[in-house]
Amino acid sequence: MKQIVFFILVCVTSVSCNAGSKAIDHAPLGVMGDHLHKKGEWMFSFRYIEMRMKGNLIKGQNASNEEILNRPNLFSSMPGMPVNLSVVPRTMLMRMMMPGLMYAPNDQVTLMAMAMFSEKEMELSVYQPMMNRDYIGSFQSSTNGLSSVSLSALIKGYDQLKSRGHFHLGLEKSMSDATKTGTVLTPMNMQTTMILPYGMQTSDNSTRGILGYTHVFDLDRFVWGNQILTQKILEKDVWAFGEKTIFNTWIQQSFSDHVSISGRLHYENQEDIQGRNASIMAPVQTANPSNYGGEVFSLAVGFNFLGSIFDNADKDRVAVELVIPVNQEKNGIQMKNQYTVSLGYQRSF
Ligand SMILES: [Cu+2]
Repeated sequence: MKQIVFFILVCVTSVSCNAGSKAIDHAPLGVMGDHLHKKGEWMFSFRYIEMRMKGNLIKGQNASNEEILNRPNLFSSMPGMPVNLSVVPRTMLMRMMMPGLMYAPNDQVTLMAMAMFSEKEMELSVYQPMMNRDYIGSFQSSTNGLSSVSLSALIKGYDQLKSRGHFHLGLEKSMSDATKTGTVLTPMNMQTTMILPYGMQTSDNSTRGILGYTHVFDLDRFVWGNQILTQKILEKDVWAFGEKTIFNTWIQQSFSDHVSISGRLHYENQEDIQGRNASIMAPVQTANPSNYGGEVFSLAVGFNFLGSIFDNADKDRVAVELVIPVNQEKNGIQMKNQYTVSLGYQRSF
């Protein structure tokens, strides 16, 4: 860590690190598969992403705990179930670790393999099911595991001096089971173990196809990039997270060959959950498959650095990015995104 901080400081304050390529040659950290490699080149990457959520939204509008407690419970017809929601999510933290490899068998195609490990933690408050709806207590649930692995081909479509574009064609496979359990506190003030709601599962047992296109313009002092990615469910179990479309547009500027700054607009549109697991039943918003998906617009600011950490080859890339949501049109009742930070390391061989 010390070495990384030192390296960042050296690169911000001087332009003396000599260069083969430039910091600006790679997109902001949150954009995946933005570049191709030359024939025979390998690249290793590692991303650490932390996303926090706090509070709740009803159809995209801020909602208090009282408002949530007045919404109907989807499972109210089941014996012993409260009429209204009685458990309210307070905070959620997601940590994702993504190692990746890129390899170019030729100049037209770069292959990209990635794995995602994730860790989820949620804190929830529990209220009396009826009468005064008094606060009973809170509990935390957490899960972790290998979520998915993916393999993509990035295929060169257009390559000119000031403008380049490529297609994405990939497969993503969910890796862990979708039936992780946890001990929860019920509105009857009892502890029980259940299959945790969809949002706490690290995987959904699906196979997805990835299709996309990236285009980057070099406008002399700026770089302007655009990327659209869509996922389609090819195979699923009894339920799956909704299909997603992501659009990114970003502007980058160089401070030197070793440092670039970026601004990015991120748009994500996700469908609600397909199917359901009949054993996921609780008086909480996350147990209802319609309370998933929607549209989120976010803005991000990031830095890319290129220099030497492990030797003098000037090939170590470090990037950071902070993403802040600006508009969250989420379906139904959902938690509100607070921010996402990511830190990444990349190196080509
Ligand atoms: Cu690469």
